[in-house]
Amino acid sequence: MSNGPVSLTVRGGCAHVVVDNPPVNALSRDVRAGIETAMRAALADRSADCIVIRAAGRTFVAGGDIGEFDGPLLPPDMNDVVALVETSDKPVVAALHGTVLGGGLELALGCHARVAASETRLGLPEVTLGLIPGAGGTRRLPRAIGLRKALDMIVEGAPIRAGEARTLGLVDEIVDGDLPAAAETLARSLVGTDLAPRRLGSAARATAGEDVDAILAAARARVAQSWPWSTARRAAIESVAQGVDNELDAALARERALFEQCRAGGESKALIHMFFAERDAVRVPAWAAAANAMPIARVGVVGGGTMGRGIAIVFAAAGIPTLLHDSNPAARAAARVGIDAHFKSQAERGRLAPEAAQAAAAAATIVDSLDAFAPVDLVVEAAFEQMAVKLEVFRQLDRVTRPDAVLATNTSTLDVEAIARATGRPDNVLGMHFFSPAPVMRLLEIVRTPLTGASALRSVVDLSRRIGKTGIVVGNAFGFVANRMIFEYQRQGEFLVEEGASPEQVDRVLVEFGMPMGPFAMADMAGLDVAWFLRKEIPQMRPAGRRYSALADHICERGWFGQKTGRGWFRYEAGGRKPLPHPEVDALVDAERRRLGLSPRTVADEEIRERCLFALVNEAARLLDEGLAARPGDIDVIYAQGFGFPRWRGGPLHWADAIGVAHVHRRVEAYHDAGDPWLQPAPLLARMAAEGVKFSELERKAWIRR
Ligand code: T1G
Repeated sequence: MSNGPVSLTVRGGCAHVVVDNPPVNALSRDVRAGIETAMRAALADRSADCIVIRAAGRTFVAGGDIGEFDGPLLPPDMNDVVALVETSDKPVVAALHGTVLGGGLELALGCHARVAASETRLGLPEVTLGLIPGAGGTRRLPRAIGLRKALDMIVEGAPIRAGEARTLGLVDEIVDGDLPAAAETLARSLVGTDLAPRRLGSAARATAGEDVDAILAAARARVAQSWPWSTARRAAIESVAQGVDNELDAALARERALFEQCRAGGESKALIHMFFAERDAVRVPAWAAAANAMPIARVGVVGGGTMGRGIAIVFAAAGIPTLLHDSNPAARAAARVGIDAHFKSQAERGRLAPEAAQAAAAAATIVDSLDAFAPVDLVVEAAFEQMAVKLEVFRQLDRVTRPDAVLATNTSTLDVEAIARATGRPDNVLGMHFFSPAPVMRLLEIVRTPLTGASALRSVVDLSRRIGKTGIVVGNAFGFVANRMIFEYQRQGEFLVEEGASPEQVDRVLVEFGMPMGPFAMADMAGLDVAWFLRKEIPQMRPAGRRYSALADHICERGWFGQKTGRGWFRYEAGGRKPLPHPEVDALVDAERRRLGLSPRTVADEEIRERCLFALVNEAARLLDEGLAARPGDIDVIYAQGFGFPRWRGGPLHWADAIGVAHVHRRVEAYHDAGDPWLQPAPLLARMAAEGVKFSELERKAWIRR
């Protein structure tokens, strides 16, 4: 019998309820209804003495259907489905594999026993979506594995492996062979036994011997320390606490009320937006979707500096044989040392098994001639950030590599199309803008030019997944997307300091907003000399006739390049990373204010927040209007992954929608009218404000060009 995505077959006295709702067997309305119908039929079927619930495909149920959460929750209620399972007088065993998450684990907790394939991972990740378990998880999990461990899992939101689940008693058996058969055997063994102790919902509190108050207090303290912004985690602790002693129905009712509070809140809307935006952002653009991707089996990297070395490590870590060349023998030697040191450290920290670390290091080979790049499928150039240097490198690459090889530049500010035109294969040239440090940062801007071919683009988009990067396709314009916006953000920060704020105040305000660090500490960490070089080298960094802050130049002229020199905007103790006041910069700022004829004024925190963050939103509107970013969500992902914009605010554009685009536009206009040419409202922002359109509606309205 089949109810859409759920089927029921009875064989040898055992009923198998099988969920088949690709790709992850999410608990959509049809799945919930299908399980309910199948369970009722199995319970009524006299030939069935026991029941197995399992799923087809790559995983057991991976959770509630997140796509359904922005509307009314339709029946059947998952609590009712779980209750039907739990109160069954026939033993019900869950056969688990893949990622048993959220509602999937809650369904399994309603069963009387659980078997799991050895590679299974189990968890309640709801807080990562700004939610709490909403189908009995905060009640049943503590009764399965104890209060402390259950709270850890629910507050962290991280899954545990099957082995640990077995040790904790969450899983009865680990199965390496025939999972359905093992589940059936266990179910048969439970026929005729007392199932009451296995009904977790109504089982006696499993906190015997645990100091409930102390455990709850510790959990609350941990959330206050690590996730002060997370209302969901506080609600989850509240739900667990009330579930310890309340009778089942009251506990489930309270849990559902807290779940609904979270679901209605901005945190879950933001995190669910990020969940889907991160998946949309890495899709192959429609115009390239039909192209054949070239398999990338061998890679060459040009440049043995920090970026080149980091990029080679990324490919080698993914098991892709990688050649690295630098024209400077010392740089080649340093690259070898750096690559080996990286993987040695990975092994020492337990992040890689020793043999895997050795294999990865061995996957990277240093070569003393570009001629060695003849067989590679892809080259990533990470040479000195100067157009003349890059053009020469690409002319050589064009000569030594196969005509069908893809040539990518890691440039962060130069014109990729100009580089492409220096080769005989402009359709096979694009940008791969890695973020430093390349082995750590997931974000990768894939820069297409009007000449980039579909096959080259598709090949690199597919490759991005293999190397663990969030590869987002962006257009080829100065600064691409990430840097073009961050330049506006930094610029406002420097203007604010000239006008009276301090670097400390600007950084504090933005850290309080949720940024991992302020613009000045971030600049010190990246190294002030990089941007200084670019400002001298690239005209767009210093457009004539527009207000320009020379503060950073004055700091660099003194050799203060940030953390690496112990002094930049801030001062750093030897080897330290903590920004400390730098009185000499304060004096430099005072002198600059006098030179500019600016008498310092008190700058309100609100003005700092608005000018820095609305500058991001305003520039994003320009980028969308110019077709340089495919969708607003891409920009949200770029900012969350590239600069730590708080995910729980959903990224700059989701946040702008939440506070009101018209409000953002009004404030940008006010600052522009007050004399700031850089905050001229973007035409798209003005139009959206005038017509009451959100960033999230732009695609549906076809207001942005892909
Ligand atoms: N709902 C709807 N769609 C989902 C989904 C879900 N829970 N999980 C994944 N997808 C889609 C995803 O958008 C993508 O779609 C495709 O499946 C493959 O996903 C009641 C309320 C399971 C570890 O938080 O962690 O249960 O791009 O690219 O890398 O108390 O998906 O193909 O169109 O991520 O192999 C709790 C979320 C929900 C799990 C697989 N569950 N998902 O990773 O594939 S809340 C979760 C994941 C809940 C209960 C509460 C991962 C994965 P498309 P993917 P993957």
